[in-house]
Amino acid sequence: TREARPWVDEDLKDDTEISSKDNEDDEWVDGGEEDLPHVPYTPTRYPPEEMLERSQQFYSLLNQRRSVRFISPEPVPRSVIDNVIHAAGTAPSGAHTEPWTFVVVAEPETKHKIRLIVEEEEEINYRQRMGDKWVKDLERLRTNWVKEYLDEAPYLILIFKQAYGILPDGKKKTHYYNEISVSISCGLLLAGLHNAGLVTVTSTPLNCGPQLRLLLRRPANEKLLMLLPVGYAAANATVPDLKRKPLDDIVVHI
Ligand code: IYR
Repeated sequence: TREARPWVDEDLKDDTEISSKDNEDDEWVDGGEEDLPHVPYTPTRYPPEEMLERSQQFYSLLNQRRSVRFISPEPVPRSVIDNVIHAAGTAPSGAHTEPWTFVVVAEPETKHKIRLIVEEEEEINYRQRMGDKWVKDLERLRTNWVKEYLDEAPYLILIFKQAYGILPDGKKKTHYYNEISVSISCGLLLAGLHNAGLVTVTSTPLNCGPQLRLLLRRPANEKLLMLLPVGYAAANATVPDLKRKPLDDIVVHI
């Protein structure tokens, strides 16, 4: 059996794409035909000491973020989730196409259906598709295909990238750089959740995209990019004692 590679674009490919027969008479629309006014923009500037203080504080905040796999079932206000998604939607995107859809699942029955789909595929991933080396590399993180958090977390946020847009008249619109655009918005989402005192783990359920898309009744132009269980950390949550690379190991000044 061919070993699966870690989450490359091919893994996202959702072959339940509309058939190429239908595709032939598809009409694509040019964006940017209408004129767009440009307006002055004067972002806030800070004196150097304040910049230093703010940048240190921000680093300190983000450095406390951890991937957490033990999530409390305690309810979390919906408005907090809405604000965090609103913030994620401020990400830059190719040609300002905003190619993201955030699906928030709170219904226990739907969460359970998601768990069944993910665990069934992940068991095959861990036992067969990922291969011995990959499974061994993950051992010390103590992650496997049993994912209680999919039932327990008060929310599951599924982030879909729109491979192209569909306008109200049915015409298609090119979504440039859609994957990196949505990935950037996921980064903001992670920062926003952490800033609000919530936890999550970035999960990328290999081979589950098509089934989850159909379960959630999302259109064929949307591909699942990430699944985030969201809530407060469980009282007994633990995380691996990982260390981060020092600055000198990640930066090169020229
Ligand atoms: N998608 C699987 C496997 C997994 C892969 C990597 I790379 C990780 O850092 C963690 C898990 C899972 O969610 O268990």
